[in-house]
Amino acid sequence: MNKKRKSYSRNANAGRTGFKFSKGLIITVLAAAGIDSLLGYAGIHSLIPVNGTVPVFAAPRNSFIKATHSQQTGYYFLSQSAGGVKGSRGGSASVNPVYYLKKGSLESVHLINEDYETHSKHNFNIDQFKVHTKDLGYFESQTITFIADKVGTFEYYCTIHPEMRGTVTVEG
Ligand SMILES: [Cu+2]
Repeated sequence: MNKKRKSYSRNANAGRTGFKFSKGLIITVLAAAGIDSLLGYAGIHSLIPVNGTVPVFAAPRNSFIKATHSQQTGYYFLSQSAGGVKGSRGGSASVNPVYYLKKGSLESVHLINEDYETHSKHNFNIDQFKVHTKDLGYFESQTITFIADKVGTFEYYCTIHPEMRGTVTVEG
C-alpha cells in the first residue's frame, strides 16, 4: 500500500467560487484530520472518489437509489429521498429521477437491489464519472463516491435493462 500521505486536496471544490468555501468545509476538514489520526491510513483511503486520485476531506452528499420492478412500469430506478436528493422534490420517491448536482460536489450513490418481483440483477453506471457498480443480486447494495467534476448532462443507466436510465445534470 502506498504510504505516501498526500495533504488535503481542494479538488472537490475546484469549480466553486470563493463564497462557497465555507466555514463548514474547513471544520469538516479539521474533523476529518482528527478522525484520520484515530483510524489511520485505511480511514483516509476510503475517501478517495472513484474518479479521483487523492483523498477528499469532505462529507459526501448521499443519494439512495433502489433498483426495482413493477408490473405497470417494468424495471426502474427509484430515488429514496431523505430530503437531500434534488430531482425528487418534496422528499417523495420518484421513478428514474433527474439529478441536479453542483460542479465539484462529492457525491455518494447508494444503490440497493429491491427487485422482489423478478429477482433480476441490476447495476448503476455513469460513464463520465467512472461510476460502475457490480451486478447486484436481490437485496445486495453498493456505495460509490465520486466528484461531479464535469459540467453537463450525463446519463445513468443499468446495462442489463435498457429502460432503466435517467440523467444527471451538473451545473457550474
Ligand atoms: Cu437493471
